Amino acid sequence: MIAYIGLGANLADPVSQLQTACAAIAALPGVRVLGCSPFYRSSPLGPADQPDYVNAVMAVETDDAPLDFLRQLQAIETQQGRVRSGNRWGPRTLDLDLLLYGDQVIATAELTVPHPGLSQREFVLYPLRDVAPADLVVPGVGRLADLIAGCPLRGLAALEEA
Ligand code: A4P
Ligand code: MG
Repeated sequence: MIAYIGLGANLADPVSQLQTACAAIAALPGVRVLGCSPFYRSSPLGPADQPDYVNAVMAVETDDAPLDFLRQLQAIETQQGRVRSGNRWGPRTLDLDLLLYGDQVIATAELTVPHPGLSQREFVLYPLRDVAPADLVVPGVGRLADLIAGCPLRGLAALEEA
């Protein structure tokens, strides 16, 4: 199954957090990396009194069932020092979101796919476009191209060093 992962960080050298996470994802059993977007700098969504984020999206092929795959991603977050403060949308060393899993629609207590924020978030949509087919449809939501057309950049910019 082809899955898309959103990567985000805004603490403790976010660029190297994302680089380390990309390598850890590539090393997961049964995972083949299809592509990784450039790294982007983005303004924080949620509380404004936190550093800018660095965001990217990876496309992978995985043998795992969706929930197993999410748990693997959460283990990588934990390895990289993520502390779940309970502070929603607060700063973090690493956030890995399962954006899409094939064309599946999943709504359970632990996992919602497509990721609920996906369709309004510039720091997800633009890097997703870098790694997805041009005609990608977000199941139950609509065409990626249409979502992007309705989503301002809010200062999103690719990083030089990525
Ligand atoms: N969960 C359900 N569906 C999913 C999914 N598709 N992918 C559950 C990942 N997790 C999913 O997540 C809370 C619970 O969501 C998990 O236990 C999982 O079972 P979390 O990572 O512990 O908490 P969180 O990330 O703080 O909360 P939330 O609401 O998922 O936040 P988001 O949507 O991840 O947003 N601003 C910028 N510029 N860039 C960012 O990357 N990120 C956030 C966090 C806020 N502001 C941002 C950014
Ligand atoms: Mg999250």
